[in-house]
Amino acid sequence: MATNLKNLSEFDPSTVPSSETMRFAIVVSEWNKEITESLLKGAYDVLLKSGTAAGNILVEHVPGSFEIPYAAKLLAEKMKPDAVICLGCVIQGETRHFDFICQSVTHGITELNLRYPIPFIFGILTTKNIEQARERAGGQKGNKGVETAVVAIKMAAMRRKFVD
Ligand code: DLZ
Repeated sequence: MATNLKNLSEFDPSTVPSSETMRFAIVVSEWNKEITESLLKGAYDVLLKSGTAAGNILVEHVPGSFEIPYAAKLLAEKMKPDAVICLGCVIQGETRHFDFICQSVTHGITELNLRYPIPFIFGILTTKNIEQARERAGGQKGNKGVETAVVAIKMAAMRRKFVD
């Protein structure tokens, strides 16, 4: 599978626009906190390294991934950032909860992208177990948080090119 070959932290900094004048909101789920805090650190560090001022990054925590679309919408409306980064981790359990949460958050974030003129970035890990999540939150497969920040900056730059 293609994803097995990709390290989520690999990117060429020369292809990432400066984010000096950009503002970002990050919504982070508290469920599976060990993982989501690591995603947050990955994303936050990339934004800072790309020139975003710390004062221009708003971080809001929500109880679980299901709550992410609501909070993302709220922040988009109140803060009007250049992009909203959504970070969560849903781990497969013994019930169908996993499927419902994954479907809901994926659908919710897609809807937001189509409804608002700013990008909402999908940084939700959906894994079979905690080990797979650790591999993608600073482990051997990199850090999905890093990837989401790079995507957020690129999409925000694209939006400025066409919308602002
Ligand atoms: C209930 C639940 C379960 C079983 N698993 C997860 C999970 O793996 N990852 C996650 O982010 N949230 C989980 N939740 C919580 C839901 O997202 C949500 O917070 C509750 O259903 C309350 O709306």
